[in-house]
Amino acid sequence: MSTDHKLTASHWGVGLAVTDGKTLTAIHPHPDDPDPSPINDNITGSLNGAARILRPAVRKSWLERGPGAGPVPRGRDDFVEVAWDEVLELIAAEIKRVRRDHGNEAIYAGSYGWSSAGRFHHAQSQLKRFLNTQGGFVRSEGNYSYNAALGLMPFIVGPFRDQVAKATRWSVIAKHSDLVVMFGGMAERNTQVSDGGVARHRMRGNLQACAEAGVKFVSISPLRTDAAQGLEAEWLAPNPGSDTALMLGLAHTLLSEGLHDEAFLARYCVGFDRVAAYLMGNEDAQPKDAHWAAQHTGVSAARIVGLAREMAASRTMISVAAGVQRTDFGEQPMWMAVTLAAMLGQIGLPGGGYTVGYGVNANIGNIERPFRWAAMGQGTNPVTEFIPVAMVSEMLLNPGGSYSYLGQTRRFPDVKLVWWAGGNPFHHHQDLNRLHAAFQRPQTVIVNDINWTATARHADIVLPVAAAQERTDFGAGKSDNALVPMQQVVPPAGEARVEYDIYAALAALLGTAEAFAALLGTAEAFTEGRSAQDWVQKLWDDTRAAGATAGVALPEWDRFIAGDVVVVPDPSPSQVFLAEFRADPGTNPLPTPSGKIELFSDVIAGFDLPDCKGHASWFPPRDLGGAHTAAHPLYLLSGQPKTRLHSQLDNGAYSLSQKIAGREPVLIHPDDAAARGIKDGDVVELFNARGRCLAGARVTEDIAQGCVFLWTGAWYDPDFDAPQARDRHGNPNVLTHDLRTSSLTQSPAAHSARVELVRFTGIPPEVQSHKPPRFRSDPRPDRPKKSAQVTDVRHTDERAKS
Ligand SMILES: Nc1nc2c(c(=O)[nH]1)N[C@H]1C(S)=C(S)[C@@H](COP(=O)(O)OP(=O)(O)OC[C@H]3O[C@@H](n4cnc5c(=O)[nH]c(N)nc54)[C@H](O)[C@@H]3O)O[C@H]1N2
Ligand SMILES: Nc1nc2c(c(=O)[nH]1)N[C@H]1C(S)=C(S)[C@@H](COP(=O)(O)OP(=O)(O)OC[C@H]3O[C@@H](n4cnc5c(=O)[nH]c(N)nc54)[C@H](O)[C@@H]3O)O[C@H]1N2
Ligand SMILES: [Mo]
Repeated sequence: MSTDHKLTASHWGVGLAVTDGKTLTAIHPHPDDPDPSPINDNITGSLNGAARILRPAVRKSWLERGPGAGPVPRGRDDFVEVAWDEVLELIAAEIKRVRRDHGNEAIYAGSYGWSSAGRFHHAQSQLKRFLNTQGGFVRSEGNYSYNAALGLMPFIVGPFRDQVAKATRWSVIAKHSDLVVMFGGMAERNTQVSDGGVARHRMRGNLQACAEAGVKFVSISPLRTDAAQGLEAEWLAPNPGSDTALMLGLAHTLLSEGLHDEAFLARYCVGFDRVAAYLMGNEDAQPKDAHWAAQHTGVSAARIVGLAREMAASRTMISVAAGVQRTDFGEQPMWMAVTLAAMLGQIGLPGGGYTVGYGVNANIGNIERPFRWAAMGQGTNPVTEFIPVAMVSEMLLNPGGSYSYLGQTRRFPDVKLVWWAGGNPFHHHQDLNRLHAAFQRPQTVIVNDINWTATARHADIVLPVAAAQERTDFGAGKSDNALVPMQQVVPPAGEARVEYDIYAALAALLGTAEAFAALLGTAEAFTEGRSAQDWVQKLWDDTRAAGATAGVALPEWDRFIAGDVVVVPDPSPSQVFLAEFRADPGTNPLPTPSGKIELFSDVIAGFDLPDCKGHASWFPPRDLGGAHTAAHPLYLLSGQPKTRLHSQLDNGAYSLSQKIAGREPVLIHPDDAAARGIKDGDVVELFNARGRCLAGARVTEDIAQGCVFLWTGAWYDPDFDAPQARDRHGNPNVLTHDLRTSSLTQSPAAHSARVELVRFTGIPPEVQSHKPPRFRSDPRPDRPKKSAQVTDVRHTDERAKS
């Protein structure tokens, strides 16, 4: 490693940052990474790009009239740039007002999102710690990734995060498995990424080892490329959302042919009798046999029967991608995967059983950390109110309304102030037209970001923040075995500030909330008297101490920050999921009510929900009913993009390289394209009853006929003068529904949507979302008038100055 580079860490890996002395010019891969991610190539262009937020800005109507949506809706209004001192005064006054008039239960800072790597400068932790010292806020529970698994698994096996951390290792699969059946495939593109970072990408190598060992793979997904090419996987493409029916058909075959493991079911599980009754049709006079499954899935009955026999005759790993549970009734395919694995009787054996989450990130099944990295404490939130994370529109549109969650009936708070830092709901949430309406409801919205995302454009107060390359920190993935020194590479762009310093300044303006002063001590509750640099070093010292306890020696800060990546030992390289439980279920019971795997859950049955019964059951996807099907015949899939992390740095080089006529590509099968007169490279329009967007057609046999696939994360670009505020850029969430998986877990169900698609015949409108919004001079009478029209040139000039 050459010394004129500085290391930088991202969720997608380590990079060597190069500058021209002032500006970032390139990020090179780290030589020790066997399979580095090209997502690094987005950083330079985006951080230097025209969409960078350079100064604090306030929405014009809000500045003129005070809190409230005002005459011009959020998302359409212009902005006025203001000085830091002024914007901090505005925020401090607004916090005081909302707290006084409505209480802290009126502040929502669930603030979901991935933000950036770095143990200290983690956007959500900073915001939450600050608001906790101000009397608290309404938080969110769960995530958009695997929320149905998070909610369901504790009832039937145990906490989901423990399952992921203890997933059977790929080295074990290579050695012991004969067959890996992958529901939702195992997209190698998704294993570029891991939460908090990944120093070495091991997935490709580990899959290659499996292929060389002769492990057979079956990929069950609408997208051929969800199985890596080298695996030579068999490709089955059932109708999206029909995995539960397919698994039921497999299970029925096992049961009717006596291939199920009765001893395993008796010793380690409860409730198989109820499942068996359902499989045989004793309850509803409908046996869930292979012929029934074929009707619902489109996979032939012969193949279903054959696959069931192969699974029973082999050491079989059942893998379920998180995307499969991001569907209508997404709890069911997971419960059914556990049921199927239990019937095969291989749970706890090397290379057998089930895993939900392989392929969801770089590290699952590949590596773990031997001890916990230190983090800055968030303190205690005096407000106990929360919402399930994907109910944000529902909460804003329906204050006081009731809903069901994990068997409880709850009520939405009446939120007046929303603060988002490190996430992009106008990327991640479903049904963006509905979210746009919901975002008109609060009195004030504050957003911190690097770039002018659609979320920032829907805010009243926008704070420009430093990016990871513009601050000092250390990187360490939540499930990685490496620690990465992150020296500041370049100064923050424009007037952007490190978030910690923003909250420290606000804390000084506000003092600690009077009511909590006694509880929290001094007005230094937020900073504890430390600078950002002091905190980073403290967290490193704490991490070092934790390492010492675990027998791992780490260098002192000065040596670490000037050096290379530090790799620590893998705690369990030949881990087998649930091996201890299998060895002795009496001594090592599962943390479920029975201590066993609950194929029937009395607790869930007792909730008496219409959309989640006491055992895994088939519910057809919602959009399949009624008039919708004829008008919108194509299934829309919207998985994670290969060329970026979600919506981050969408205006960077690698992300731009896959766009078609500046728009996000939508994959369409040649037969579906021909039927609509569409050629590869055409601009197309996707639509349904919820919304519409433009995209670029990519005609390919990689996508199953009857399905289209539009990557997530193109910056939402609504044209409010077009029908349904048509998005010009290709964001699938204008088309997805906001109904969630079920009333058990209230999880996002983005993969279940139906659309129609036509060739766009007009002159395609230019994409606007990679440019900044329109700025105005200050409308208030006592303010000096500046020239206001902003062009890209301003940003270039700005960069030259900094
Ligand atoms: N249709 C559909 N929708 C989906 C999905 C899907 O499969 N289909 N997948 C879902 C999933 S699994 C997820 S996890 C979500 C992801 O949704 P998000 O996590 O919200 O997506 P990101 O684009 O990562 O948003 C992070 C934002 O933080 C900003 N940022 C980065 N660093 C910092 C920082 O240091 N400070 C601040 N203040 N901001 C920072 C970035 O610029 C970006 O705007 O999307 C979900 N949405
Ligand atoms: N490059 C890159 N990698 C990422 C991310 C990123 O943004 N970019 N995001 C990261 C995050 S936050 C997460 S949560 C993970 C997500 O990881 P996953 O949840 O595994 O990823 P998805 O892309 O949503 O879905 C995987 C595949 O499931 C298939 N699928 C969808 N619906 C169905 C269905 O009903 N049945 C079947 N059988 N298959 C279906 C789709 O073809 C899709 O390609 O990825 C992580 N990795
Ligand atoms: Mo995710």
